[in-house]
Formats: sequence, C-alpha cells, structure tokens
Amino acid sequence: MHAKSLRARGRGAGRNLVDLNSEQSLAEFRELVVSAGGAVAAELIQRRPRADPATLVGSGKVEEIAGVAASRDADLVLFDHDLSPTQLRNLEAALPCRVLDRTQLILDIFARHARTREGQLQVELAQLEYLLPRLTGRGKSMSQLGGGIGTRGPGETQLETDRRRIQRRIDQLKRDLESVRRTRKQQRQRREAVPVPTVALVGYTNAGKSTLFNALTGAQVLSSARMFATLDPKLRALELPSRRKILLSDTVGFIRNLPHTLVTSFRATLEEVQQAEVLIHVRDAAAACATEQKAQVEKVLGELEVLAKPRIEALNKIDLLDEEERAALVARAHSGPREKSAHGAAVALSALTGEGLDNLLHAVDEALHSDPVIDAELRVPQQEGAALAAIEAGAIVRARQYEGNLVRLSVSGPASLLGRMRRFRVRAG
Ligand SMILES: Nc1nc2c(ncn2[C@@H]2O[C@H](COP(=O)(O)OP(=O)(O)OP(=O)(O)O)[C@@H](O)[C@H]2O)c(=O)[nH]1
Ligand SMILES: [Mg+2]
Repeated sequence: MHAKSLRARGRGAGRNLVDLNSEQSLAEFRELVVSAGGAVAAELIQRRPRADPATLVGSGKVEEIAGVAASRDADLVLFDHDLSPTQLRNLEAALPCRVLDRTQLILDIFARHARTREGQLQVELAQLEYLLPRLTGRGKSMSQLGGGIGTRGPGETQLETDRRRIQRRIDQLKRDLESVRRTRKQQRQRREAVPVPTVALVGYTNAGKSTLFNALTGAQVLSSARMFATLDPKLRALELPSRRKILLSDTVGFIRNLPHTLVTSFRATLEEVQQAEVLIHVRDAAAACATEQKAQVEKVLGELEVLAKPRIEALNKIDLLDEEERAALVARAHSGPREKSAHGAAVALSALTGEGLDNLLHAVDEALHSDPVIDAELRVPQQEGAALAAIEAGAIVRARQYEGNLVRLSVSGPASLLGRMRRFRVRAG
C-alpha cells in the first residue's frame, strides 16, 4: 500500500528528548514512513520555542501545510511528534486529509510486523487505547481500525456507536491477552524447570539484532532494512565455547521517544529481557547518531529495571567502517584484554561477515555466572556408555587415558553436568 504523505515536524521545548540534530531526526522519521509503506510527497519543518496547545505548530504553518497537502495531493499528514487529542482534532479539521502522529505511525508499523497472536493482540489493544480519546467526530481517525495509513472510515453519526464498540473490543482484547499470557507463563515455568540461562539481544531498531541472532544460531529470523522488523520474541538454543548451553532471545528494537504505553504493551518481548541473565546490547557502530541511540536504549533498559544485569556491547557493522575508524573501535573493544565498561565487555564485530562472533561468544561465557564452568578428573567405566556420551556432548575433554576397562578423563564443563558425574570423580591427592 502506498500512501502519499506529507510530513511536518513541530518541536516543542520542554520535552525530555535526547536531542538529535534535525537532519538525523528527519532521516529517521523518513525511514519510519517508508517502513509503513508510505511515499514522502513533501517535508516541512517548524521550530518554535513552545508547542501550540491547539495545533502543535502555529496557525500560519497549519495554513502552509494545508496548501502544500492540497497541491501535492497528499493522503496523509504525519507529525514527527505526538499530538494531544485536541491537537489532532483541530489539525484534522484544518487540513484536507488525515493526520497521524508519531505514535500512530509506529503502531501502524507494529501492526504490519506482529506475527504471533499475542503480538497482534497487543498492537490492536495499543492502537485502540490510543484512538479512543482521539475519535474526532469527523470519522477520519476511524480508518485506523483498518490498520492502513491511507484509508477512510465511517462518518460522524457513527461516533457514539463507535466509542462503545471500541470499548467492548478493548475489554475483549484484554481478556484474550490475559489467557495468552497465562499459557506463556506455563511455558516459561516448564522451561525454568530445566534451567538454561537466557541471553537477550537488545538494541536500537535496525542495529542488526536479528542478523546477529541468525548468524549465531543458524536460524532464519526475518531481518530487514525496514524498521521494527522483529516484534515478537524469538528464542533459540546456542552452545557457548565452554559448552554451556544458553537460550538466545531476539527482541523488538527500541527507538527514541517510544511512547511508554508502547513499551508496556510489548511485555512479551520485554519479559525475555527481564528474565535474561546477560544482555547483549547490539549497536550500529556505523550509525551517524550511535551515541544518541545508545543513550535511548539505556533509558529504556533503565525503565525495565535491568541496568544491573551484566551487559555486553556488540559494536556491529564494522564491515562498514573504513580502516581508521575500524582500528580505533577494535582497539577500544579489545584494550585490556577487553574493555570493561561498568557492567561488561565491548566486542567489535560484523553480524554480516561473521567477523568477531567468536569474541562475542567468549564474552558471553565470561559474563555468565550461573552454572559456572569447572574442571574435574573423572574415572568412568567403559560400559557407562550414556555417561561417557553425555560428557563428550556437554564438556571439553582435555586429556583421555585408558586404565583397563576404565577411562580417565580431564574435563572442563558446566557444573550442572559435572555434578551429575560426581560418582566418577577422582579424589584429589
Ligand atoms: N553492513 C552490515 N549490515 C548489517 C550488519 N548487521 C545487520 N545489517 C543490516 O542492517 C539492517 C537491519 O538488520 P536487522 O537484523 O533486521 O536489525 P534489527 O536490529 O533486528 O532491527 P529490528 O528488528 O527492526 O529492531 C539489515 O539491512 C541488515 O542486513 C552488519 O554487520 N554489517
Ligand atoms: Mg529484528
């Protein structure tokens, strides 16, 4: 679906933004529009010390936008800012086409990318909760229910019926979500009965989390140049160099100014982050605004109360850097033996070429404290086939000696596995 859209940006002071310069911010918003299937017809910027409470931008600007929208035959005016219900109502009345704000645009993209039933329920709920106080009476916003960014909805006389219908749907969605969550909770409890630590990939949208997830697990999760390609959590087992097993989880990307309502509605993904023992913060080392992106991600991690967890920075996309930038980054990542930030290591890598992935896995091994790796001397009768197979499969055998019908092994492996082999342990001394 292609909607010709017009983007206008209003900037109010006093918002707690991590300030990107306007060009970067505009570029990011443009990508969001394209990710939603829109084509940009024109761009307008307004700077003002304070947002206009009635229309966000000033009245002169509203007229200008109306003129440009009409002359370019735009279907949609998008604001890179959130609009209050009043602002949305007034702008819709003053402009010749539909109006969407930043949150609605992101919700629209989320709606396209939700794959699981839970993801779809969450997106629909977030859309309706956002929409309800913003029903305009002109009926234009109702088209949101279709999920498209260019369609029109029922007329004004429908307003009250619509409100009641939406409220009923919201109640139903909440009940459905509750039951989906109960099921998921049972699945998690079953998983926790066999404790395998979870490591979660987190990071800004488009940083390369899914590409890295695929590279590490050999899975085929959709990775895409469009933003928010991953909405539903993906989980897959992985073996570390120490031979300990972990579950790696791919998660939804963060973005600056992601509305808090959205963060909470994506509990499914974020629960994986909260359950994780170690976080891998995937960063696009080649991004123009890498520092701002990092600040945004850490802000969301703070809101999730997970900043105390061990965290590894995966400085991704080094294949895009020139020799000099690359050397600087690699030196920073490996100074030490490895640069330790407050909570963990930094590793330079490319999910695309595979360079540096080994270093990342070693860093995960170092950061993982549950089920520590221990060394042991074992003496196992050769007829204990199952035990020998388990050791071969789950630990690193450093030396092997045959003593009659016994095998003497020097091994290093997860404490959980070697604990089960306690009866074969050779007493020290
Ligand atoms: N050159 C280069 N491109 C990469 C690398 N890793 C990922 N990409 C590209 O970056 C884009 C985004 O990758 P994804 O893996 O979908 O990013 P993501 O973090 O999962 O994004 P969301 O799921 O939208 O949050 C894709 O076009 C990838 O091909 C890398 O190491 N080098
Ligand atoms: Mg992804």
